[in-house]
Amino acid sequence: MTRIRPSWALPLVSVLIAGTLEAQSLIPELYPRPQQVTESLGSLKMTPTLRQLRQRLDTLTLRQIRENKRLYAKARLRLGLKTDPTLSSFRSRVPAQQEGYYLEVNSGGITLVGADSVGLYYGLQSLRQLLSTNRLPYCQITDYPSVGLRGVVEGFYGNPYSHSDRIEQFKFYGRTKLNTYIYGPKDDPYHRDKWRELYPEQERQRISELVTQAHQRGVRFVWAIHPGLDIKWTEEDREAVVRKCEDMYRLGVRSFAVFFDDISADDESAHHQAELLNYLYEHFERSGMKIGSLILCPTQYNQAWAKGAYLDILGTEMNPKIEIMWTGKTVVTMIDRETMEYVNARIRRKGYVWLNYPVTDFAVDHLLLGPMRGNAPDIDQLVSGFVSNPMEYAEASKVGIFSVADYLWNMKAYDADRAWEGAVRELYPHSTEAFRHFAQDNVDPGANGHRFRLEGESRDVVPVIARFKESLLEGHVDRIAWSKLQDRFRTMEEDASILLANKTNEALRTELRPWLEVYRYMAQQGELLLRMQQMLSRGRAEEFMASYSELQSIEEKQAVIRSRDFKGSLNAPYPKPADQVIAPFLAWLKRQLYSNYRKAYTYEVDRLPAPLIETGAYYIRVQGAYLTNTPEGVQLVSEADSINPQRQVWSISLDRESGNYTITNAQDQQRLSSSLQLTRSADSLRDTFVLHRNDKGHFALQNAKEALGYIWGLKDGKLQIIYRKTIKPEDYILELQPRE
Ligand code: 14T
Repeated sequence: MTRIRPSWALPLVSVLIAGTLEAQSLIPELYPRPQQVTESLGSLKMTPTLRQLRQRLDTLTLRQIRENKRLYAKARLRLGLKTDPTLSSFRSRVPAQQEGYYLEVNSGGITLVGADSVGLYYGLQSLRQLLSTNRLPYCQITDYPSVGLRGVVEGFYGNPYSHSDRIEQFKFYGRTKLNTYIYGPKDDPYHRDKWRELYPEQERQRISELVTQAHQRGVRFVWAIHPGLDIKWTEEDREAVVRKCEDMYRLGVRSFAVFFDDISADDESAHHQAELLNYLYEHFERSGMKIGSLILCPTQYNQAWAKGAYLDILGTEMNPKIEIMWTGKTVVTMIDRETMEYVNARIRRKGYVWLNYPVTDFAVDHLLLGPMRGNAPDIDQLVSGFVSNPMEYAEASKVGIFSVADYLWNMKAYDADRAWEGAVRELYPHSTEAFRHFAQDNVDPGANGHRFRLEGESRDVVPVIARFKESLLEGHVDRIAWSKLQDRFRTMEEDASILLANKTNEALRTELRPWLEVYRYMAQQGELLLRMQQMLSRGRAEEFMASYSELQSIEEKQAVIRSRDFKGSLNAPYPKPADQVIAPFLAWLKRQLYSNYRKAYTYEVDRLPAPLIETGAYYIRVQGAYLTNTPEGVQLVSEADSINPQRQVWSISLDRESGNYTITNAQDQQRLSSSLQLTRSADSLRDTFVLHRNDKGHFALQNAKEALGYIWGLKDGKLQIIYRKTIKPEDYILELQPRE
């Protein structure tokens, strides 16, 4: 009796055997999910030999496949390529696709036949996973990838990966069946700023070692150059590009990329870029250099930036063998079918996707550890390759990369939650549950310049928080919600401690340490705040204030923790874990408790943080001028308006739910909105603000909610909305003058 499990079906829980018996499937979840798995009745028992085989497979390189003949024989494993005469009876079962394989387990043992050597290697990766339980189930697996070129582009701004990070990445790519690594860290000087200079000898040796290590795991090493900042379209600069690539070729590099992203370029540049790439391609051919691929990252690399004939020029003028990269509808987004059809028509070839996930160089104080959702399941025929741009945290990025690998291997069967679960287990085979929790609390990048947000962070606690808030606002606290939250914070604290103590992956532990420390302090704050709420409701003002001191000391310890805080680091952000649901709840609870305390007690009340400003009517002044509601819109007017003073009076009030402010004009009751205009409709997404005060009593005004990060600034005496990651001293331009 056999059961065919089509790749796109849900994992089968049970299987009907001989029409009477029900048996559980013995096949574990395999990652990436194979194209076709047929399970048969029966299994081989785990023997010490099979266990030994599994261990051997755990760290196997391509070269070592041939070195374990005796172990294979003992384990009754027959393996080879489909061209192997001794395996000719299996030839018809091996998929024709590159990197495919056929794997069969039956009472006679294990047979594995690869379409090519990488296919054979990948078959062994599947076998390794089949060997993870106590029985090796009889089965037949026919497998091959949906997308031919799959992998990672180290293409972010920030601290480049270390040498050992990269070697670990290649091992991981081998395990997850990724076959491409593009080297393009923005902050490697020899990639971008000093692209004309050859690498120093020590760097060259490292690159040469990386190339070998990559190839040993079936990974193509693509070296990228970024000459766009200052390239002149001269023979001299053209030769500088050639010279650099030739040096890389000597180190073993066989695939190249030229990046022209994040510079300015017009149609004219498209001709030059195409010409340079064509020249490189022909030069390699003429010199008899064997090249894997040549890839261009264009300047207009996403649909929002596509204008003029730039892409068409590349499409018609550039050799069709040269690949062109594409990030989709915008810079940071998941990929849909429409955008691939759009770009493919224009570039006259299949686009090579550069997925800006899980990269965080635009939100350095966040980690992206959630499930990867939103890439179309039906673009396998529309892309020539697909690489993911990760975070500067090499180990932590493996959660996202693992998902990308699962997606690219078997696109139509991709299940984001299944992939995520597999990733969590791959990274933490031991503290799995603790990491699952932590990862679930680090999903959304927060407000950022790309307006790229991800839903679903801390999903489990959302309804509990809603119930708790509702009850507290009604003046009684829902006991069940209270204890569920107490449990949740205790679990958070335990999880952090477990992960901080887990030494199975030291590199990962180092990356996560500051995030886990902050996460643990947040948990402690949560527990303490819940107890403070209890004290308040029981009339214990002194205990409340004693706990407030404790809370302050936790806040202080938390506030100094930085990530990537090493010598020479390019970023050292203050980590913001659990920032979508849990951090806002803690902030809300503090505001609520302080305000309730103020209403009921005087004991040491002055120690509590005062609201930034009192709700009331104000003149808003910038460099002496008045913010005024004029018929031409909101403007700065130098004189006080004596005829219509209401036009310059603004009522500012604190929204206690969000902690943000609303600003309403006294003349027509319209609300100030984030785009510098007035609006009648209340839309808390657009018309609430965060106020910041400096020690001189001046204020900075920052848009709240979706436009967070945009602040109000001055340019040529006019108000402007400016994007700022952090507020600068010169942003404190407002004076709020209470109207008597
Ligand atoms: F080459 C591109 F496909 C690309 O995505 N380039 C950069 C990339 O290095 C970076 O990691 C990524 C995410 O921030 O976005 C591109 O860089 C940008 C894009 C912008 F829109 C940097 C600044 C921007 F304003």
